Amino acid sequence: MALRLITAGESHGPGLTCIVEGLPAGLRLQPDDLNRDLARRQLGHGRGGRMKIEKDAAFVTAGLRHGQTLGSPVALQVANRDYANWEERMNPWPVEAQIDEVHLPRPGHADLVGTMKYKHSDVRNVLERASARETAARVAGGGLAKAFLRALGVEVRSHVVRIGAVGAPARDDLTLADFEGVDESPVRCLDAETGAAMVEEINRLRKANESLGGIFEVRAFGVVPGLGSHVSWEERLDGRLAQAIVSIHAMKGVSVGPGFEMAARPGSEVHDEIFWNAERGYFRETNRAGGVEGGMTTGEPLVVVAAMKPLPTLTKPLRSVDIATKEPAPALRERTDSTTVPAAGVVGEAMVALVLADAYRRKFGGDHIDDVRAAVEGYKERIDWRR
Ligand code: EPS
Repeated sequence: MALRLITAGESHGPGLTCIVEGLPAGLRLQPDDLNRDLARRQLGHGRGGRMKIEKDAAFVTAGLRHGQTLGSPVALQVANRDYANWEERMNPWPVEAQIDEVHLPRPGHADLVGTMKYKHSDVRNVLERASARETAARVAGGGLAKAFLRALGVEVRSHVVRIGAVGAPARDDLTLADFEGVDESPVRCLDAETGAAMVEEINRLRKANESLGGIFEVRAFGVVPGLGSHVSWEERLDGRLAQAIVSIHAMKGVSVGPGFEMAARPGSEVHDEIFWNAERGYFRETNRAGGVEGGMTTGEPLVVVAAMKPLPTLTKPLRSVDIATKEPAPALRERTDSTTVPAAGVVGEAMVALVLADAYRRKFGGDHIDDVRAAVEGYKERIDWRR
């Protein structure tokens, strides 16, 4: 990997840490490049009480000087304000107090397998790290990747296309400008009518003590053709994107473009025909491939779709077993969110940005951002790419 992200941190521990290694020197950054997305990740109708406690912001401890990257690893910290309420239970060091263990694993969470695998008797030793709180660290790191991509003319956006039973009409024609108001929707849906129905659906199911999953889409605009490669399975960009997306908590499905719908259609209705004219060079009139052919970007917008299951922490708990007594018992009941699909879209942007930033670093090298830019421009000229 040419650019990589490492995170550390537990949900109610002192805080989250993120290290991004592999950025070039000379990349200009503003605090908002990191904090804007951290704030966006906290929003969305259906969030629970925790987000009223947190006000996520990235504290930079390494790799930046006077708003520019140094070419060294960038380290960021995001504090857990809630730690103030958990100081005894989550202290890194031994405490005097007797701390009750959690013995009721939640179906659908890492709880049961994690305790077996890591030889824990307290489910909390698993659930704290398994919590989607970790995605705040990914989003902070994703902010760095996005700033790098922006310097190369690439923009990454997301929107919610389904929450529970409510789906938005399909849109193949979205441009970057269409995403301008997406964060004003309480569910980050581009269709106002569907967005209102999604809000109602969340309210209805929240009252019934249920949680909801959904589908979001991430799109990247301005990506050059030829990121990734057909020559080996590890370099295929669609494979790397799929891994990055499904690694997000609660993701159960991913497609590049409308992948699952394409499976039902004949080939002549699926593949994007190739055209050329003197003004545009090569171009396509459709993008059913979602911007990837043969494991390489085509230069059309990249489209990644992710399916999220409903959150496994339920206020009306499912049946489970007490791991200390082996007696049947309802699963752990905790404060939770009803749905986090709108926030998950922001996390999806971060993961796509990190994969793309890594692909740009591999293909174009360079120690300073100007070297990267020059390499990208030279390549565009060689392949006669006009966009
Ligand atoms: C989460 C449970 C909730 C969420 C949390 C993920 O936290 P708590 O247990 O403190 O109520 O709010 O998400 C975040 C803290 C976050 O920042 O997204 C879980 O069990 O995964």
